[in-house]
Amino acid sequence: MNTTIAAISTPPGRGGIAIIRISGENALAVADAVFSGGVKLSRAGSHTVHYGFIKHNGETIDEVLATVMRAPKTFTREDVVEISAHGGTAAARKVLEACLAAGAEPAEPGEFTKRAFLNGRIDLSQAEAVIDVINAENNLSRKNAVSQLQGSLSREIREIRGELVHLAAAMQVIIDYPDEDLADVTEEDILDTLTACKAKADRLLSTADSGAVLRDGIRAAIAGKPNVGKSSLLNALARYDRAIVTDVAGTTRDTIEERVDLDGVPLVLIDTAGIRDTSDAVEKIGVERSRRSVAEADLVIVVIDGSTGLDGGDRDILESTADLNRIILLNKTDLGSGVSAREVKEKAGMCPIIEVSALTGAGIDELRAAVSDMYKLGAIESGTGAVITNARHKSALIKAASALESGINALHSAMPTDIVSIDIGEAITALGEITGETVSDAVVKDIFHSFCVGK
Ligand SMILES: Nc1nc2c(ncn2[C@@H]2O[C@H](COP(=O)(O)OP(=O)(O)OP(=O)(O)O)[C@@H](O)[C@H]2O)c(=O)[nH]1
Ligand SMILES: [Mg+2]
Repeated sequence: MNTTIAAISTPPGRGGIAIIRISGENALAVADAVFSGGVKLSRAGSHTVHYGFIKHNGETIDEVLATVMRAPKTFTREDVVEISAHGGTAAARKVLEACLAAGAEPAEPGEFTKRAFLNGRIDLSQAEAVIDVINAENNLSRKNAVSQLQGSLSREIREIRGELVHLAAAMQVIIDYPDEDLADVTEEDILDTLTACKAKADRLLSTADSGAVLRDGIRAAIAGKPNVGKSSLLNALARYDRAIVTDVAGTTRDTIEERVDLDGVPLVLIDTAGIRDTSDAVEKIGVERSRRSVAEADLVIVVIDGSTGLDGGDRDILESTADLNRIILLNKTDLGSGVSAREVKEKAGMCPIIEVSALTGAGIDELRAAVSDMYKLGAIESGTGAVITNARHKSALIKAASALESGINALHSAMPTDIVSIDIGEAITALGEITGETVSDAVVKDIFHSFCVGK
């Protein structure tokens, strides 16, 4: 029998409501012991809410609402009671204390979600998505986490794994009864299935970069000559006056970092000192830092004053960033156009060139679209296909893909089928680690321990 657990599921601190969650076979008995209201909660119907008081040692602790949810249609698939008490540390803690005194045990971190997984309501990748939804700081990562929670990744993994399991079973027949003419799977069939599965695993892996971006944000350095409007751009994107803007060339000396949610696209913007030769000791250090930021960034946003002509300084920066992942902005277009996009294009090659105005906000939507394109965020926005955001999933997929590749190579070099079936077995195990079918207890424990208590 599973123990009955209880925990405060809302964050600590003052708030309107705090929720104490109880789950397990004795959840209703524990609730009965602490709750007094119009009805006995153990007699209440499932998914009903009841008004009453929590009492402990004869003292009334709080006025509450208790929600009764009977197994199996609950988060954990066990009986669950949620007590909504007044927010605030003392009341919530006292209610929890009363539940523990009535026989519940304190829940470990992530234990409610762990039970949902162990009781088969969700698989491991869905359980991990729960924490991703909680941690999501921008709309796009929330969207992806919710889609994973609803099983988008599980479905794709199960589909690949299912095909391999089916294939392995058919191959086992050949291996077990080599002399009998049972073979309904040819080497060509095996090769076809392995190739198709490898392609699906590779597609998922190809999303891992945009996945990482979703989680951590794109580190984008804003670079350019002094006075072209880099800090103005930062301020426009951050929607407040983060950096000092003046018409003096060389205003920004140090690098300035700011997290920005560009209509769902997560950016970590780094405003830098304008790059030029200078004898000023402080500015010199600033320019050095700019160059370092540019070299370390995921993306460089090169800003050029589009209202004047290109000069040597612009050309140097265009040249030095030529091999980097970059977007070129022709700023100050509200002042008219001095640099034709074509002139820059000749210098810039294939990267996006966008006319903007940090002053009026013109062109910012195009900038957003270009970043979204570059990092293939459109697939996430439109919700087509799963995206890998989790390092554990990525490494399991790499294992699976390389086992499949080794199986394909074995077939090509005419190795016996039992060698190939070892590779297939490895791929099946690796994929099962993602959904939790073949994962070790230690890994499961580790995953749920990174959750907070009450989740
Ligand atoms: N008209 C117009 N003026 C702009 C625009 N963007 C920036 N400016 C002006 O250009 C001047 C320089 O802007 P900053 O944002 O400080 O330029 P910066 O590139 O950060 O300059 P440094 O920090 O010195 O390298 C300021 O006077 C801004 O008001 C724009 O889109 N249109
Ligand atoms: Mg500046």
